[in-house]
Amino acid sequence: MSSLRLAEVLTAEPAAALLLRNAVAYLASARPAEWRSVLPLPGDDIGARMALWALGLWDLSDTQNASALADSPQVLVVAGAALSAPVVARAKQCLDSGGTVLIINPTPDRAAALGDLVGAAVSMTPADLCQLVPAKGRGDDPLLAGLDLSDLCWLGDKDSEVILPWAISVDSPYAQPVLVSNRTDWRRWVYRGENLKPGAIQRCEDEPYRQQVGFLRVPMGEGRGEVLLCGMPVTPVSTKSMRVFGQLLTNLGVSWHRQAISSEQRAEFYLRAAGTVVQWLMLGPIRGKPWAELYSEDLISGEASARPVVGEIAAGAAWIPRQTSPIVNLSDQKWYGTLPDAAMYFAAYVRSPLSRKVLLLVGSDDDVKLWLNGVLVHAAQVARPVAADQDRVGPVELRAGWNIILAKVVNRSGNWGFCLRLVDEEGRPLPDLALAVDNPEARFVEIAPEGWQAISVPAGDVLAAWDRRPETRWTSGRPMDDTMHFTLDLGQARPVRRVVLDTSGSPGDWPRGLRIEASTDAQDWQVVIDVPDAAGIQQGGVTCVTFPTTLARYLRFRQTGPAGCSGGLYWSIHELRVFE
Ligand SMILES: [Ca+2]
Ligand SMILES: [Ca+2]
Repeated sequence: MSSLRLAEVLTAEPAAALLLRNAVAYLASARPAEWRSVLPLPGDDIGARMALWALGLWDLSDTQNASALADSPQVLVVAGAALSAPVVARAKQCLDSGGTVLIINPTPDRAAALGDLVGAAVSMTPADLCQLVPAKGRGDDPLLAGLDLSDLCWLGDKDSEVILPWAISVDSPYAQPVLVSNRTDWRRWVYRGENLKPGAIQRCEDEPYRQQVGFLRVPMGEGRGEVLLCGMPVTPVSTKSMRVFGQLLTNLGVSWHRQAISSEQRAEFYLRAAGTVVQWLMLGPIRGKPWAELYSEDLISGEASARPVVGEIAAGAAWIPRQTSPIVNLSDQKWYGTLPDAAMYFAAYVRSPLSRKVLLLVGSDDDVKLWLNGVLVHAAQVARPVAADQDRVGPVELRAGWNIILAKVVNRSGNWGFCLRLVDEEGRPLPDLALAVDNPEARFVEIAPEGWQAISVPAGDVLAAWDRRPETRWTSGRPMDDTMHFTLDLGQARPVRRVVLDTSGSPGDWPRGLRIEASTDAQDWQVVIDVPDAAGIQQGGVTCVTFPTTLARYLRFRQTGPAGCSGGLYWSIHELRVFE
């Protein structure tokens, strides 16, 4: 029984999880006899080592057997980035003795060394996104035991697009793609990229059923071994994918431990590994005008200089942080559908340790404007379906410290979407970037719910709204109407600038219209925000609003949606939070 701590894999190298799957599937189905003669070289590729540990294989660092194996390994594992002349020489030895050289994630700067190794021209081009889905149910496949179709669909639903950084072409008639599991109920990778030569992985005719090819196999001829190129894809490491990996490992008799990856880790991983922004502060959709006006007009009174904060109200909606796919498909039903004449703003705060030139690679459906640190750097008046890297913007200057990237995407009709990658002048991602969910200059301090009191109409258990137990709630006890309010007394006047009404425990019970009024004496009231249609300021039942600092002892929350607005749902507040 082998043991693996997936938590370590996630911390050290999230993409190792996919390598793990490739390796487990391929080695388990194709080469069980050789499991114990695999040699990772060099020894510092954490992903490869983790995968090998999971399989109970030798590791250079902790076994003296490694030196014996080093003389004639049957499988030599090489990190693509480490493919230097001495390593190529070593790999050729392995091939000459009939062994297999497995090259993980080769990079374009090593294409020449790779070509030397396989004796054919090798080219690598940036690959597009691709998707994976199982062609059928799992059948009797022991490797997939315990998993149902919905588990497997993480590979292929619209939100789990996988980035393959490089499409590899080997100009050899013998090069052939290898299915990851060699199973007939799976199909192969589909690229939307171009420049794929014979022998490389190609477009599958059998859409929509698609499947991953784990390796590109290059047999080296009579008496010699073969080279396997694994263009290691980068995948979102979700709880669901971890469950799939976990079940695969369990099926293989490997014990394991899991630690979930946070949305922030996911976002940072995407940014650093592929340059892709998958966490945005979004505002919209904004409608009510023809698309051409949405495109040309400043819809938020200062779009160039905007420094949005989570919950800030603009154009009747609020800036809300969202996790997205690499290509944000706003036409998806979980977003907004095909919405004609609509605009959406996207903002991201990116920190660079140094000042440097970068490229912004933009895809949009349809028109797009892009600002970097308040300067308009791109404007494309164009109707098109969205794809990655449609427009190349720059080089532009990323400053040391925090930068703000702001985009406006306008849909003329039909589908709409957006994607952005941030790379260096050679098109490579920048592994030292960081991403912030909220404006990094905005510092909020939560006011402790001590000495608070409240009255509500209708009357209810107001204390449940700040007992810091998410399962308890204040509720209106009847369907929403515009007579309802909840008035909070903080006990003393405080400078307030953010409130959060958390109703995620009853996600439909958010106020349909929301007006917040503030007062220091419960006599004179000042309207802080007034949003008649509050759908655009809540997400998953959490309404977070941020406003200019307002001195308040009393805060009155009015539900302003008229009778019938909620389809019979009550108004509830599970937890109320106030910030200064
Ligand atoms: Ca469109
Ligand atoms: Ca509560």
